[in-house]
Amino acid sequence: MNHQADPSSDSAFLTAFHHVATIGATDNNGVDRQALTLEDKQTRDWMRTWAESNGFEVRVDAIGNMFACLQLVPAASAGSADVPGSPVGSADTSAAPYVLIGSHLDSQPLGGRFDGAYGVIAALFAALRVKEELAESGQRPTFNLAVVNWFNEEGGRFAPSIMGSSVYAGLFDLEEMLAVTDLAGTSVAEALAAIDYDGTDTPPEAITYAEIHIEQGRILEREAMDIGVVESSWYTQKLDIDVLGEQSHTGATAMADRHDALVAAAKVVLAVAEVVGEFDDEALVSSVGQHVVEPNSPIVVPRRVHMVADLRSSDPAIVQTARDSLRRQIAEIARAHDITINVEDFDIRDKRHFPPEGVELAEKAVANEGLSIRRLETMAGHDSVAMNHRVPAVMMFVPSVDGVSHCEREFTTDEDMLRGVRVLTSVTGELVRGQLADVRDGEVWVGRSVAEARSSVTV
Ligand code: HGY
Ligand code: MN
Ligand code: MN
Repeated sequence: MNHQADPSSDSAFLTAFHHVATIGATDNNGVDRQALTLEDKQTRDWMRTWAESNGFEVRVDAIGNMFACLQLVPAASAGSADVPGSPVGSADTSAAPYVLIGSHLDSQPLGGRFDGAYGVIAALFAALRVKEELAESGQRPTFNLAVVNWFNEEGGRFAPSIMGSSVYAGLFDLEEMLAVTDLAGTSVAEALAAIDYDGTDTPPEAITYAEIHIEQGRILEREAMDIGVVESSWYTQKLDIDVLGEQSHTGATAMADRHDALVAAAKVVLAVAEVVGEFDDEALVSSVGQHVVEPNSPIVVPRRVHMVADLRSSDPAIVQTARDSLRRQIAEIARAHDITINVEDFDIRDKRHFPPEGVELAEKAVANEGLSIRRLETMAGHDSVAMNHRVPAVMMFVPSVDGVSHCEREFTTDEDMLRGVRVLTSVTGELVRGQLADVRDGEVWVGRSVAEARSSVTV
C-alpha cells in the first residue's frame, strides 16, 4: 500500500509495525533480534531508511544508540536569543535541546514482537505527526525532537540490560560497557563494528523524555483501561551466582566423591523461587533466568554452573531482606555439598518516581483523546527508568493481552497500538512546546531547568 499521500497515517504505522515484525520473525509469531545480531542490524537499517526518507537526520553514538533528529527550532543568525530554546550567543539554534522519545528495537531470544519495537515505531510516527502539526499551525516550538532506538535494552546477549540509555544517562561507563562480552566472548565494541553501528556522532542533548511501551502485565486488560501512566519503577537487583564443584566421570565416580555443581545449583534455583514465600503474595518476584552449565557433557559431573537471579519489589527493603536470606541459604548449600558458591550483587536499580507533572501531562493528553487512563508502577525496567535519572521522563503503557511478554505469545491489538500513538503524539507536542522542562520533583530526582540544559549545550 502506497502511503505517500499520508506517511504518518494509522495505516502507514500498521504497515511499518507489521513489516518490522517480519525481521527476525520466529515460527510462533515472536521475534529473535538480540542486540547487534544480523537481525538487529536489519531493524536498525530499516529505521535509518524510514527516518531519512521522512526528513530526519540519523546519528549513531559510541554505544550504538540511534537518534533520528528533527531540527524543529529554526536556525537563527549568530547571537540571536529571540528564538526560544536557542542558547544565547549560539550561531545555530540546532543546538537547542532535544525532547527525546523512543524505546528499543532489540529483543529477547524467542521474544515478543511488541516489546520495545512498538515504542520506537510509535515514536517515529508521533514525531512525524508533531512535525506536520507544527508546519500546519506555524507554531514555533521551544525544543528540537529526536526519536531514539536505545542499544541493548534487553540485556539478553550483553548484560546488564538497559545498557545504551544508561550510558547516555551517565549511569554506566562507556568504556566498561564496550568491553562487556557475550557467552561466546565477543565484546560489545567488536559486535558494534561488525554491523557498522560503532557510531562516532555526538548524541543530541536531552531536555525531557517520553516513552510508550506494552504493559507486560495484566492490569490495563483486567480493568479495560486504554492507557497506563507510570508513577514509579520497582526496586530491582540481580545476583551473579557462580557454583564451583569438580568435574568427574558420571559413571565411574563414587557418589561420596562427587562435587556436583548442578545438584547444588538446582537447590539454589529452588531457593530463589521459594524466597518469595517469606513475603506477602506478589510483593516480591524472583527467578533465575540465565543458567550456564560446564562442561555440559552427558557423562561428566558438572564442574561449574553460572547463574543470574533477578529480584524485584515495589519495596526496596523486601528485595534487600530476600537477598540477605538467599545469601544465607546459598552459604548453607555450599557447606552441605562441600563446594564453593560465589555470589555478587549487580545491576541494582533503586526505586524511582517519575515527575508527577509528567503523569498529569499524560492524563491530560489521554482525556483530550477521550480515552481512559490509570496510574501504575512498572515492575519491568525500561529506558525511561535510566532517562528519569537525567531528565524529566514520561512513561506510558498500552495493554498486553494476557499480560505476557518476553515470549512469542506477546500480543497487543492494532487498535490499542494506534491509541498509544495518538497519546504519544499529544504528549510529545506538549514537550516540544516546553512542558516539563523546568520540573523538579524534589524527592529523588532533581530536574534540569531549561537554563541548565541550554548552558550545557556545546555549540
Ligand atoms: O530489565 C528489564 O526489566 C527489561 O525487560 N530489560
Ligand atoms: Mn522493553
Ligand atoms: Mn523486555
